[in-house]
Amino acid sequence: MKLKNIRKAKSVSIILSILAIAFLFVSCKKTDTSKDDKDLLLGFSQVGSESAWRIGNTNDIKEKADEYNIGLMLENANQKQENQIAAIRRFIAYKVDVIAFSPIVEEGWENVLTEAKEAGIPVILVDRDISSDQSDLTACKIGADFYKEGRKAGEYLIRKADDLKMEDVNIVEIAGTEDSTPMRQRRAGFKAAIANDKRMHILKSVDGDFLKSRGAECMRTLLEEYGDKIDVVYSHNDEMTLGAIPEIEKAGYTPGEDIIIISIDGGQEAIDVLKSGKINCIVECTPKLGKEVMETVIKLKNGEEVEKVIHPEEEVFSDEQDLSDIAPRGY
Ligand code: GYE
Repeated sequence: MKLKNIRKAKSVSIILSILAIAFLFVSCKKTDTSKDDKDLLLGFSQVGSESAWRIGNTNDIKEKADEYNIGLMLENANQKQENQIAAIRRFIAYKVDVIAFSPIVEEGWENVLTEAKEAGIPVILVDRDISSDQSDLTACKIGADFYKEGRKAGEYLIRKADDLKMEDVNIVEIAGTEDSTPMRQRRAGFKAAIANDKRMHILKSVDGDFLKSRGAECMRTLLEEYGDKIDVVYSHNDEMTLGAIPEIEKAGYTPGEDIIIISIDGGQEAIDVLKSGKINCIVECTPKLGKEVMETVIKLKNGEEVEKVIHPEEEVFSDEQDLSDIAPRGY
């Protein structure tokens, strides 16, 4: 090759290399995480997809992250604590600005949360708690007052028993995931509310894991064991209630009349069943925690003080009131 041609080939290859590097740079930027065009990155570990409540909660978190321009690494733990722990470790490795999670159960978080603390990443508890002696590991908790929800369920039952002039009230309880905060607190609040009422007897309390299928299974077993002794079903969430109702009907009883049905959550499907008369009372538990979460993320990032506990306002929907004007629930 002549010298002139060699020079020409060299400069073409230099230009091509520059173009290739520039292309790589642009495409890397494009495929990089969402943090590039967001101010902050939040790692959120969700419990699972066990209920309408949970799906509503996930959707709300996604929507609000978008609204507040916060990048979101969202991981679904499919009901397993070890998946949540692994997700939190990934968030730490990724150096997110804030971690939020909804602990499936209260115990067993010390190690991973100590790691987050050592990495200087603040942690927000969303919806559920961890056991209180570990409270210095988290910045705050945003979620319902489950004890109060349990109390409201018990207080409704007392009014209903008065109204029906019942002498003895035999209750079966279908409880949520063993050792989770809502299960513990909804049980404790309910028990405390009925404690001084001599008519009230809890025949049995069973674990329904917040699942519709388990609600049905529990109800079948309870009906086999106690049959027409059962006056009341107190169920810790709508999903289990919706599983239990067809079983009550199959056994020949009319839910809402032969058996008083009390539920918690207030998703659309359960509200429709309440309107039809097959559920008597639903204590509201709102999954719409996203706004508070995002506002807290921003405050933590700015080093501002945050409230230790934030509880949303919640209502009771029951056969004591006009149900025609309940706004669409959105979950
Ligand atoms: O009641 C239930 C869900 O932790 C408040 O978990 C939440 C509960 C909710 O699966 O439906």
